[in-house]
Amino acid sequence: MPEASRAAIALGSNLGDRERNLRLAIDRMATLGKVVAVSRFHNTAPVGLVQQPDFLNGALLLETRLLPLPLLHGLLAIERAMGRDRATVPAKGPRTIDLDLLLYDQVVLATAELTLPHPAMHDRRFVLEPLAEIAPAWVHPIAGASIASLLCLVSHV
Ligand code: PH2
Ligand code: MG
Ligand code: MG
Repeated sequence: MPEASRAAIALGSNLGDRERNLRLAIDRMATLGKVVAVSRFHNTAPVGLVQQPDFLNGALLLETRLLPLPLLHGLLAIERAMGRDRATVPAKGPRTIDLDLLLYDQVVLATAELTLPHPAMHDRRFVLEPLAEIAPAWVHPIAGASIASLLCLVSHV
């Protein structure tokens, strides 16, 4: 049995009862490990594809014995179980739930299926703001800077 690792996960929802969707996803993530911190939920304007409803975004820390890829698969299974259908909805379009694996210990990894750290996390305010509430001192292994300092550098969006 490997030692427990620490993962940071971003949550987003902009369809249906957004708060209920985030809470349900958090409950389900307890099956993947131990949820040790949850941020507040932030109402955010959509970034990228702007013609869609506002998001509710949050972040959580999970202590888990799952390796990165099995953890990703667990997150995708929760998305599917909550009605997210990647076949019919555009990639950046509205979704009931989006669970993004941001950080896994200090692992750096780039495969077809999974890139760690999440390649866009450092320039997304809607990711860094909630994450900074629960893990301000976590050092991004590529940027070599803490989440709190990345938040100071990110643009206003
Ligand atoms: N997720 C996206 C694209 N744009 N904008 C906000 N505000 N919040 C998100 O979670 C978000 C987004 C793709 O995953
Ligand atoms: Mg996302
Ligand atoms: Mg996603």
